[in-house]
Order: sequence, then C-alpha cells, then structure tokens
Amino acid sequence: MANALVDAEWIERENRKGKAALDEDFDALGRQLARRAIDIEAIVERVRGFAVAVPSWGVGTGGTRFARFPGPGEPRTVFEKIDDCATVFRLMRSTPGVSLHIPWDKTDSPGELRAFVRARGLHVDAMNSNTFQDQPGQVHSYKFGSLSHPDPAVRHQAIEHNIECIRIGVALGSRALSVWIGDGGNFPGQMPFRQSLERYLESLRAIYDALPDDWRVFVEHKLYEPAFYSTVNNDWGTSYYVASELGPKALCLVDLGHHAPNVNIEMIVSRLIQVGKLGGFHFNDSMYGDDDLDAGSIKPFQLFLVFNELVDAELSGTSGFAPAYMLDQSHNVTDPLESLMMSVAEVTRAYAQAHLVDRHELADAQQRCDAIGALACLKRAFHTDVSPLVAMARFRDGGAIDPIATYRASGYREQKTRERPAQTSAAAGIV
Ligand code: LRH
Ligand code: MN
Repeated sequence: MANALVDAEWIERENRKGKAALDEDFDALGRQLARRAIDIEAIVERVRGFAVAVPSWGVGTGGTRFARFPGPGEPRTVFEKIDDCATVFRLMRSTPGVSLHIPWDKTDSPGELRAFVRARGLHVDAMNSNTFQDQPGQVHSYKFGSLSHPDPAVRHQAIEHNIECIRIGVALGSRALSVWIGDGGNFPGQMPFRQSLERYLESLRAIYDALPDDWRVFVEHKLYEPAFYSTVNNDWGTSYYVASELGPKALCLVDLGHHAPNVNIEMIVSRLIQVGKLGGFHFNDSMYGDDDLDAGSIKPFQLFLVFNELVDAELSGTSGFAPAYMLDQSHNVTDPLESLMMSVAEVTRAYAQAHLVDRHELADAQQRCDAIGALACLKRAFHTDVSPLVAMARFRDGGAIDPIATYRASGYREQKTRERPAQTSAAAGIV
C-alpha cells in the first residue's frame, strides 16, 4: 500500500527490503577499506556531516529557450516547492538547506514561510537575486544589462533589488546573497569592457555595504549566455578581482557549467582555495554549454577531482574554508525530485571517494615525479564503489537506502498530480 507522505514510517518500511543487502555490502566494503588502512566508520561520520543545498527552482520542470514541457504535479507556489524540498530531505537527509530565488520565491509573509521551512526541518540557504529578467511593472529594463548598465538609474534599480533580497533573506534566516548577472554584449564594440567592469564593481560595492555583518556575498562568473560575444563577469579571474576589491565578505561561486569545454575546473577550485576566495558551488554537469544537467551524469571523474581539491583543503585545515555547496540544475525531461536525489547522491559519492585518496602516497608520488603512481592513487579512490557507505550514512540518519525506489513506490508524484492541477501555459525559458 503506497504512502504518498513519504514519511519516516514509509521510509523505514521500504528500507526493510534492502537492509540485509546493505549490511552485507557495507561489511565487504569495510573489509576492503580496512586492508587500505581506512576506517569505514570514520568516512561514514564525514559523510553524515556533509550537506548540499537544493535550489527551489530545481523542484519544477526546467526548459530551454525553445520550450518548457511542465511535468505532472508541478509546484505552483514557494510553499509547494518547500514541500517538495522537504520530501527530498526526508529521503536523502543531506539537504537541509534550500536556496531561494527572488522574485520567483517572493511571498508577502516571509514570517509564515520561515516557520513553514523550519517546521519541515529545513533552513533557507543562499538568496539568489534576479536582474536577468524584467518583472511586470518594472520601471527600467535589464535588456542591456543591470549592475553594469550605462544608465545609473538602471544600476540603481538593480542594486535596490539585491538589497531587497538581503532584507527578505534576513527575515527568512538566510546568511548569503548569490549574485549572477547576464550583463554583456552580443557584438564587438557594444559593451566597453573596462567601463562595464568598473560599473559592475561600483554597484556591487553598494550591495556589499548593505550586507549584515554575518552575511557573505557570492559573485558567480559565467563565460557566456545570455550574451554571446562578451560577458562582464566571464571567468574566475574577473570574479576573483571583484571579490578581492569588495572585501572579506565577498567570495567567488563556481558554477560547473559556466566554463568553456575542457577547462580544468578542479584547478580553478584549487586556485580559489589558495587565495582564500572560494565561496561556494553550483553543482551540475554539462556536455557543451551551461546545460544544467544532473551533477555527475556526464563527467563524474571531474566531479571527483573537484572534491579531491575540496577534501584536501578541508583535511589540511585550510583557514576560513567553508564553501557553500548547492545544486543548480534544470530538469527538463525527468521528475525533478528524482534528478535532485540522484545528483545529491553523486555529489556525496564524490565527497566520500575523495576521502579514500591516500594523500601521503599521492604527495610521495608527486615528489618523485611518478605520474602513473599519482594517477593510480586517485583512480583507486575513484574506482571504489562507495554506494554502501553513502547509503549507510543516509540510513543511520533516517533516510532511504534506495531513495528513488522508495519515492517511486510511495505514489508521491501521482498524489501531487491529483492535488496540483496541471499547468496549461508552458512559456519557453529555464523555469
Ligand atoms: C545562471 C545561473 C545562476 C542562476 C540561474 C538559475 O546560468 O547559473 O546561478 O541564477 O542559473
Ligand atoms: Mn548557477
């Protein structure tokens, strides 16, 4: 008998089907790791401490500029989005944070929303501003930019919007603002490179000055799109320059999809760690551009190599190292909750595998210029199937051994389809 609530009782009931197999696989992995002088229980505790925030815009069906094909039981309000995020949290246990986007998640009663979020064991992670779309009744258009627009009135409007996001965030208990702008040009000559960067920085300074003491602001670089010739904050170098100019509360956010193909993103991550400006991540995956596909679905080895840098920094006690981990994906053809759960599992897998790297052996191979020795050391960790370890961490926190099977068997989507009338209009666009 299905249980569309996906509550603890349902999860426990479904877990009974897989517990014996989990114990067997976990013990076998434990013996394998013990032969490598690795205590599986120590890694389980690390994994139980790991968290990645889910994007509120990730529980609905995403689209492209061509079309968006809404799925059944789409959430229509921020409250329904939070309900879906809570379902992912009950099954995965490592997603207590929800990242919100304004105005997509704007509500007249932030107090009510805060209580609604807390009642489900969640908290509001970073607030995302939006000056890449025009809202009904907006005075100035962002067609030609926002924080870097040549017209001070447009910049002022965009600054005010970001300050409003901070105000809403304070009311919701958030402590970070994430700023991505699409500002750029489509043709040579359209956007003055130096002046537009200067204007962008000047606008960010006004936003920075409005930050409460315990807040951080993340600046997110992106190579291109929606501008197709030049983008104001197009790479990590520009992001680092801006974050350094702003001050200690400003940090760089790395969206994995915001780089040219074949860029060594794990090296960018290590650079930002080294200069103390790594603020956080938008995890996803891509084949070509900013495809916003599910994390670990296309390049799982790259995701592992990124976490290899992060775990190395964490284990070596890098001061002030506290990156915000978030997903930022567009689920165009899957059940968004299944994509989120699969992606959380892949990110957690990479985090766990990075703990299996024998860092003394690696440093020794690097010192002896033993390229194959070094690669083999990383590959041994990457080729270790840590699924039983990650599932055991979930199980011990009251989550599902097999989240997607438990979710599918619950009839949750069917129930939401009955509760939430299908959306008729499906304008093109990411959400
Ligand atoms: C821009 C971006 C940004 C979000 C948006 C939904 O491509 O990555 O982080 O605001 O996607
Ligand atoms: Mn992003």
